[in-house]
Amino acid sequence: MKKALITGVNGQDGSYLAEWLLGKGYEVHGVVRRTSSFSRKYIDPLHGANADSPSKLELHYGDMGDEKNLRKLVEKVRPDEVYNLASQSHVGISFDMPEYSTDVNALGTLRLLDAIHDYCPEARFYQASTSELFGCADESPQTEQTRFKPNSPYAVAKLYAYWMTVNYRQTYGMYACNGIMFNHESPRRGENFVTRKITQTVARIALGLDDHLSIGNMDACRDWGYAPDYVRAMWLMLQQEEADDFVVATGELHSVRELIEKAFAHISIQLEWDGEMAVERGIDSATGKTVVKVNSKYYRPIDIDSVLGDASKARKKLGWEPTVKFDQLVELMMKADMEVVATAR
Ligand code: F7E
Repeated sequence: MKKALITGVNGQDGSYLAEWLLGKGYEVHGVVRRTSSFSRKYIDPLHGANADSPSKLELHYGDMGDEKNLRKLVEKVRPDEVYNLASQSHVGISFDMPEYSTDVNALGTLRLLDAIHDYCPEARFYQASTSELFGCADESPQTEQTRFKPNSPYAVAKLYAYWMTVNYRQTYGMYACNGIMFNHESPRRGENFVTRKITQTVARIALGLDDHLSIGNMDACRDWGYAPDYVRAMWLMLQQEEADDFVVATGELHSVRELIEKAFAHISIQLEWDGEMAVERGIDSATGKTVVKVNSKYYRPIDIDSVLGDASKARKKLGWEPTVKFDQLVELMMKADMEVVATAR
């Protein structure tokens, strides 16, 4: 039985990946940080926190900032595959916490690569790289050849991790890959990322629990895919003859504004826009009520206007295709949040 180790198993991608690997018959080990609150609702059913279900996923306490702990874990588990998904993953917050973001995202990756090199150099390594590496890109769409121009502490740290992954592959012959993942979302997405913030707040407005959505830059455009599709690509990358780096994206570009319009359309509200920039607002065309307000606190010191991926290489070499695109993604997230909010009420 193959053994996989997932850092960041408690996150959106980690929980979907754990499910995917368990479905493939892997023994899955997940690394979780110690916190005083238990918020592991997506992985609890997988590791037997529920007394009725047998334990399939083994959880270990760990932290990307603790080198000794990572080394001990890798030595103990001796995995066949390692998926490094742990990260301070919020770009906006990385401007407030640049040092922490660097420690976790950059040095954390080095610590893990080094432990693998020392204890199980045959293990295959997946690094969660990101379209943020391209920054305000020189060309569109972006491919594996596009120049990296990171423009946030998050992206600069991820650039270090990207090159360390390549470096361990080149220097030590390790099977180490980068997945250059564009934005990927789901009902499990953290609530302070823009997709989930919008679908959750719009669901709350529909149920009378909020009266408006507070938002930042609505003109930013992203290539948004569906997280379960992206974890499938991670696994495929580790099943090839040779390690390589791949862009994973849908090839569709949409703005935050379109996302908001689509989410409100789901609850039968049509929006009209009034004003510009910091005083812009979205009005419910039927009632005249303001349901969207711009709040400058959600603007970033620098933002990326637009990122769009070309996943031709992943399509060709991995046989990967996205199964869910923007319209369906917003629909499924809205449906899920309508249920979550109604249940929690
Ligand atoms: O922002 C704008 C914001 O935080 C998307 C991470 O997974 O994908 C993600 O990074 C856009 C930005 O994602 C709000 O300014 C407007 O332009 O959902 P986001 P992100 O920054 O693209 C990449 C690939 C990663 O690697 C990252 O780890 O939406 N925006 N108003 C807002 N964003 C947020 N969060 N909140 C707002 O109120």
